[in-house]
Amino acid sequence: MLKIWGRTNSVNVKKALWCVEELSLPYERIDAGMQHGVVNTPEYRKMNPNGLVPTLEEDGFVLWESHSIVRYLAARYGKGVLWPMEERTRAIANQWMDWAFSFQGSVRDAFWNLIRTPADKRDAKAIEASRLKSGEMARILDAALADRLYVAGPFSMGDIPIGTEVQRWIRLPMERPRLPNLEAWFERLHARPAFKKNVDIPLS
Ligand SMILES: N[C@@H](CCC(=O)N[C@@H](CS)C(=O)NCC(=O)O)C(=O)O
Repeated sequence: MLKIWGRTNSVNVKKALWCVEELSLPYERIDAGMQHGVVNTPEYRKMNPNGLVPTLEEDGFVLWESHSIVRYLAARYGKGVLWPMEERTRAIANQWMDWAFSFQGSVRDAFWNLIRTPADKRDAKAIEASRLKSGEMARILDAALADRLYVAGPFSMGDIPIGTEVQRWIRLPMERPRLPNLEAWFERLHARPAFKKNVDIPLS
């Protein structure tokens, strides 16, 4: 049975949860990280020396890094479904998976200040810089989605990390550019039960 360690409000844990549920795999989730602790215990550090979430374990096989977890599950259980069989389609899916961390970096300051920092302690300058940078980056994704339904053409693992990052961006209480292709893609993701249940939950 697959085990996933991680709290449900973590953007990187959400990617693993969306992926296992998209593939209808049975799994057990164990709360870890922030208020749940666990990540600094010697047992956990043995599995994941970074002390971060998520961590996946399957029959003694341990894997960390959320995008590697998505790739592993897609390759093992989702060939031709989440894992594109055609090399160039798969390369484009991988490209957007890597880019999702760049996008995450642009949203980070806005997210931490607006959601996890008391109002009187927020850094308005950092929020504005993050708002502008993430808006610029989102335009890149919007342009790419002009001629396709999902980031690599058909729905694939490529949509999971960036779809999760965009949920966080789109739900932040701040102004954003109107991006019709990105918004239509987000609505398509929203139609997927595993996305709705694990990813599009209130930010915390
Ligand atoms: N690149 C890593 C980053 C992991 C990471 O930074 N996880 C955060 C949550 S999103 C974490 O563990 N924070 C500390 C905690 O929750 O205690 C991944 O994608 O798995």
